[in-house]
Amino acid sequence: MAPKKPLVFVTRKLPDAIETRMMELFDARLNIDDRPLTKSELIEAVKTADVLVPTVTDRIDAAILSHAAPSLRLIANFGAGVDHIDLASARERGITVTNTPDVLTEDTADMTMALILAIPRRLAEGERLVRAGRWQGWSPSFLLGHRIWGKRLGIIGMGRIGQAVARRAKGFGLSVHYHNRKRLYPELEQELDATYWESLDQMLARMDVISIHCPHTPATYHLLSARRLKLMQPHSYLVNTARGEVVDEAALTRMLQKREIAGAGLDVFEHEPAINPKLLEMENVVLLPHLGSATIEGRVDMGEKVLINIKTHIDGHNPPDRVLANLL
Ligand code: 8YV
Repeated sequence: MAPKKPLVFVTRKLPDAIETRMMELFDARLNIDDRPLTKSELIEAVKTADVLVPTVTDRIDAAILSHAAPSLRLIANFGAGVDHIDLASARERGITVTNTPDVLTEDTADMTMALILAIPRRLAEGERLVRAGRWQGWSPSFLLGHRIWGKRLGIIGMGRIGQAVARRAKGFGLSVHYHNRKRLYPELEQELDATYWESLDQMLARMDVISIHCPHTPATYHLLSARRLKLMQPHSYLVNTARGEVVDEAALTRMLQKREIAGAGLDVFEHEPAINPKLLEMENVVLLPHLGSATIEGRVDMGEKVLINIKTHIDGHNPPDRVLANLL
């Protein structure tokens, strides 16, 4: 008799090719309708699964994990960020957590660059105006934005995505500055032509554009607090494609209303999918529905990573993208 296949519970709809392979390899429970799961459905899932495959929309907290059956040995997250998973609880229960780094780096950097360009050049404003039938023709003073070339970009968090943004930014004539927990190796700093700021406060006060690329952890929650946001210059812009929780969204909204900073490009929000209604009324912001890594190619690559992490774990090896192991 063939050995029993492990029960893999996938919380959201994944690309067809990935789901097909999941079905071939495992006793896969899929969510064909893609309806976000309720708390009680997640509890049921951890009670029965050997492997859980959640996404950013699932809150895998200590309360949920307290219901986990001893058979749950792996949480193979579909996504790079793991701030929706209580890593300490998982560790206490001996549950391995993996994620999908690398494969969404370039897509997220592209979307970041799109926002860095869109805000100063008033792209969304112009598009809205054309659609509303309010364009009355070209004029020399019409909808003037600000030049990108020659400005200063301050990157907060110089990991894979921050570096990919730095490479693109250089091509657009931006000078690259960064703040990171650790300074980069001199060779890499030189290759990226990036200036290190040990003090985030000092960097914030001197940049034209700030772009956030650090993960959301207890240490980075509201890293851009009301006090820090106030250090930014009135002509500067904020771009966030990382996590909404890194910015005090209420304080940012107040500053945008008062034009204490010039604009913001936001792909992530503190209480997704809810967005501060005041932001919706503003012209000087571009608001995206968490699209950073949303390419078909990226989703397939993420799915492949999840498959590899599960398969290696089940075969008794260390999966390549272990999160706890990397943090320890
Ligand atoms: C993903 C992301 O789409 O991977 C991440 O951390 O923020 C997104 O780009 C999402 O997390 C999928 O779970």
